[in-house]
Amino acid sequence: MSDVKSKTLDAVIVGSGMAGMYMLHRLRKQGLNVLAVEAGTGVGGAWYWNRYPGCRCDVPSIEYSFSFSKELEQEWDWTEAMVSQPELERYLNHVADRFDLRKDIQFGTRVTSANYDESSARWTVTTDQGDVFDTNYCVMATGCLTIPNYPDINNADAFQGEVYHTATWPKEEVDFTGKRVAVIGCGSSGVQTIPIIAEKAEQLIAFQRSPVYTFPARNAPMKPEFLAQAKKDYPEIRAKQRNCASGIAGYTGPAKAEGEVEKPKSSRKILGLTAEQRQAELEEFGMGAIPNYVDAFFNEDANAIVRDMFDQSLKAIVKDPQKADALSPKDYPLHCKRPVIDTNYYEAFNKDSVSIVDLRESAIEELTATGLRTSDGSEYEFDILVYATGFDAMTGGLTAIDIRGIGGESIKEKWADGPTAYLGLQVSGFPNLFTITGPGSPSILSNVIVSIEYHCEWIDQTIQYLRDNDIKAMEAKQSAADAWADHVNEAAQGTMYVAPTCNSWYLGSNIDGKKRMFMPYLGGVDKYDQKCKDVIAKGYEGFALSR
Ligand code: NA7
Repeated sequence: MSDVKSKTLDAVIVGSGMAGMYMLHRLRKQGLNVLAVEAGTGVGGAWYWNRYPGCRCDVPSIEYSFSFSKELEQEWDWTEAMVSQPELERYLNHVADRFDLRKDIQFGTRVTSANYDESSARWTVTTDQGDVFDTNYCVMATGCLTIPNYPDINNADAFQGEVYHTATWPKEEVDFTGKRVAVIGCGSSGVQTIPIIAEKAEQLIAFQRSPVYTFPARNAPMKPEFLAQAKKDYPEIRAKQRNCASGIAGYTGPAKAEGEVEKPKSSRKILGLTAEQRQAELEEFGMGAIPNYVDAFFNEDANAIVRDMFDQSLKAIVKDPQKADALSPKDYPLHCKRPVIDTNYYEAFNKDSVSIVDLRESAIEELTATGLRTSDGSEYEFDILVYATGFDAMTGGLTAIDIRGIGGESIKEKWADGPTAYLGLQVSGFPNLFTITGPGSPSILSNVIVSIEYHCEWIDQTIQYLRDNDIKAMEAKQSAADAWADHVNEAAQGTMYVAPTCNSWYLGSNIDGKKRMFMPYLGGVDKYDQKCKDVIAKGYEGFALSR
């Protein structure tokens, strides 16, 4: 008897993170026979896998939530201003229960391939559990930060201690008490986890290749009056989110409590201020104000000034000048990478037990049975190794699956010269396959949950249109995809995101061999949404529709 489990479906959704969950809810409402396939054993996607100590969202809780259900908005109570991973996972489980999503999610199953058949205009999707799904539509809700990046280090298997990656953290608690811990990577995940691990570890060594610009999260318990007011204000918060560039309304809630300071507005320019005024602002608002000076996004002189202010603030916190120097980003501008927000990151380096190895001076040579060796011959011993080395971002979740469209062309081949997707929603040559927050969409340059909702609603509306009009296949035209890629590229020009000294996962430059190309769309969520609506209004301009 064969182990193959075949099923005929209207739609397969790959992934049950926020995107997969909402997509499932929408398509099911439309009456489709739909199945979401999920590698994990629970919902949540990034918020399921990244359960490392200290993991927290960098968008305020009030704004990082689904807007599609008024009841859901009213019944969920956030407990902190910036939500932690455990709470977000609880929220997403609540959403799954509330909308009865689980019955149409197949957990513990990894999609391995998806093949398009031109004559039937259908996809065959296979999994590592022996499933074969025959489906009309494929929706890739695979996420932007999905596939962990493991650096190519010599003798990587030699180390005999415990090894973890922040992006695949175990559900069981890892006990760091009295342990010597090494953390490789000081991006957002490293910055969040280092202070928490350092509370228990006997010794922590941070192996850092690129220091980040990180700013205080100013997290705090949620004030009941703030939450109550936000619930009343949700209609206007949502409207603002959808009508601004970032997808973040910047909700400040009820009138500020006496004595509470407000950050300068983000439209403020640093170049217009005198040295005394800059100093006064730094003293008044703290380093949290630094990323808000808008001219630093475009202007190198402005950027140099805010970097000086940043260095000054960092050196005021980190007492040891050598550690402070190592933590100071010197090689690239602010706003090249996503700014990090932290809780007590620099403060952690004031502990004697926390040290830093600057890999800009001596790179990691190899792992050993008991630790690692750097190129200057230094040896470091530890019990636990934590990779906080990020992701094959934006495309990794898609290229990890053997997706083959017209003529058997794989998505990997298609993207050999860089990933292009019309509106970030569909790749030419791959009809009836949609990518939620795909390359070329605002995705993680915005409040991603807002961008996810947009995409799910657009795809839902589009599939309804295809069914209502007996359209068998929908495919992005290559010319439209190319024109959109040019526009995405233009939108980033002149910003620090693409500065010559900038290397970031937005550009794909953290992964060897990945083509340097700015992947997310910087034009703004509001403009992007208008463009997608215009495309529909013009009869799906840029798409070929065939009966
Ligand atoms: P990031 O931001 O990509 O950070 C990964 C870090 O790991 C970064 O400091 C890298 O240095 C470092 N890294 C990668 N490879 C190596 C090797 N071979 N040796 C040493 N260090 C290395 O990933 P995160 O998980 O922290 O955050 C991703 C996003 O999640 C974040 O932007 C938020 O949106 C949430 P590099 O900078 O490449 O020199």
